[in-house]
Amino acid sequence: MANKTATESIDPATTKMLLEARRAGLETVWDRFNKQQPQCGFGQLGICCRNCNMGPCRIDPFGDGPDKGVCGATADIIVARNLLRMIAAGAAAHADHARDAVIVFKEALEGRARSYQIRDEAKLRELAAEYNISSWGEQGGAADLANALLSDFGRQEGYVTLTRRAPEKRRKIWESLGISPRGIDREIVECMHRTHMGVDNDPLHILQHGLRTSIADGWGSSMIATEVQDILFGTPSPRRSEANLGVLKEDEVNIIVHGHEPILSEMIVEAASDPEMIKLAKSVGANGINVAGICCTGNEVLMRHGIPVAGNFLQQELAVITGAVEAMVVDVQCIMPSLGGLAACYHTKFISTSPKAEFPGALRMEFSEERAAEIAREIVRTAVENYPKRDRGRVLIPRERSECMVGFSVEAILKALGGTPQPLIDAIVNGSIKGIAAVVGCNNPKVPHDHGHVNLVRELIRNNVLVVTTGCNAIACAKAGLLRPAAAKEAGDGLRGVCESLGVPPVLHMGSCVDISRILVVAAAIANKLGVDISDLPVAGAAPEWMSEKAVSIGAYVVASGVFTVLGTVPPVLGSPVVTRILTKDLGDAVGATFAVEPDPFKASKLIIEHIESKRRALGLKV
Ligand code: SF4
Ligand code: MSK
Repeated sequence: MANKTATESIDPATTKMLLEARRAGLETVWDRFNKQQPQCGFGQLGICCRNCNMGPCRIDPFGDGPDKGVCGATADIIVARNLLRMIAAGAAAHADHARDAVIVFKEALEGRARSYQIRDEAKLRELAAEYNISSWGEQGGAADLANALLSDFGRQEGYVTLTRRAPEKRRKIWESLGISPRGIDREIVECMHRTHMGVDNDPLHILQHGLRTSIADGWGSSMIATEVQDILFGTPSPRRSEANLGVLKEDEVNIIVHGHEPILSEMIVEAASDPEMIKLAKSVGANGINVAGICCTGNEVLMRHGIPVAGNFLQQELAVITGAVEAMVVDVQCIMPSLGGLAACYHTKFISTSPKAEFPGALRMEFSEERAAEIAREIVRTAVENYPKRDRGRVLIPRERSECMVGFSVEAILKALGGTPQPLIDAIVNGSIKGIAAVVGCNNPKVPHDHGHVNLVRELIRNNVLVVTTGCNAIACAKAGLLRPAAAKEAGDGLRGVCESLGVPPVLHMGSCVDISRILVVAAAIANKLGVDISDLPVAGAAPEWMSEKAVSIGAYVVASGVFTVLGTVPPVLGSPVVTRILTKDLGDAVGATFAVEPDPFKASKLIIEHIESKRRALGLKV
């Protein structure tokens, strides 16, 4: 069994908890994954279609059976349509997240969401200027900004506003290809329309719209979510914290916040530090209240408050299996529906809070912006009152927890650099830093947990590539100690020198999945400073263990922005040689960047380094 877990995770805390799950006869994501084997080959290749009721149809990949669906759709059409639907779903998740953040912002300004305040006034004013809010400073100016942000979702004319942040050369490429995004929602709706039976049947044409939709995500929804959340909750700045299941406490009430939106978790963090709640916790025999995060809700409160992070995507069930979690509070995205059944095996209250997301076995404590603080207090009280029900005989908290330095917003990076990106550019030009890689994305039981993340990042920093990270990669890096300034010792001499002089880690945690927009802003700033396009820079992207549809949209907008991107798990496109060729070759001519697929993180690092070196050569920089 020990050998088996070694193939399932490289994280010792995860391995321990997985052994405990098996000892206790509890099923986890890895067991369900094994039960799914062998997974459907048609699905893996992307060549099944059920977009109409003449189907479902599937194409024989060996050429012996049907080569068309009932309507005549070929493998190329089916694969492209399926991919477009994945992009639509991922972009929709970010669009809905962003819209909800803007609505809370609007209600806060109008005095209806009284629990929220403006925490970053400067950012609010800068954003208002970008949206040409001329009434700013007069009554109603801030509300005008909220309405202007909302209008980007249903925009019928012009382009999504924040696409203006992209370098001019990039915008011209988008315009010449006809992929500048109009309204955020419009592009998503058009994905669904185009993939309806009998509409868009040209793979390239379908994929072009995929790029347009994804640009509306990266330079629209995700960027809006990041900006508005910074305005409401504060722009992150460097701070220290800890990561892994060992952050749970034996003698305190443990509350996990999990999902993606900081809207409620911010309130929970506040309620948990309320003296009245702490007194209540003491009255039930606990020494305090400990809030810890999982996934991107975890990243949000980690970045802004240093709230420790208990784990990444594949650790959510294991947190419950510690037997020490009084409440697992979830909002939206990446939350396994298995949690309700698992929580029922312990005293853990599995609390769902989003009006959009019901889960089997969950206790509903629905969030509303008007009563946010009150609901947060009710949730914290529920957790505290649950503490006496903890069965101490079943508590098993692994010891592993690593220190980390987080909070590298664009503003924080610029501050560390002395107010301008120039020192970073100088370090790239003189070769101390070879290039920058954005390593992001999920976990996936198809690969050993954290193996792709940690090994790829280690190889990159060893080769003087500065890594910026978000999402579950950031949590993997935190657990592996790569987010400590001391990790500079693992970096090549050049990168090490830069990190040591600035006192920063060689891997910079830039936030949650929507905060990949921060990475776009950094890339645009460097390109603008050098007077080149993003595709000319020695930069690359990677998602070594991706699983979600959001990751497909993210990968698409990163490539559409001109950044070569390596995927560690294989997307369901190989059933179409045409789609595979477009993604891995033809896109290079169109947008100056392509996808590559490489499951081995050591080989993936080589691909990234070769790419960065080729870009350096083209810029006339030494390699
Ligand atoms: Fe089959 Fe075409 Fe209908 Fe898809 S759209 S299910 S390929 S008939
Ligand atoms: S949480 S989208 S598993 S990164 Fe953003 Fe992690 Fe992927 Fe969810």
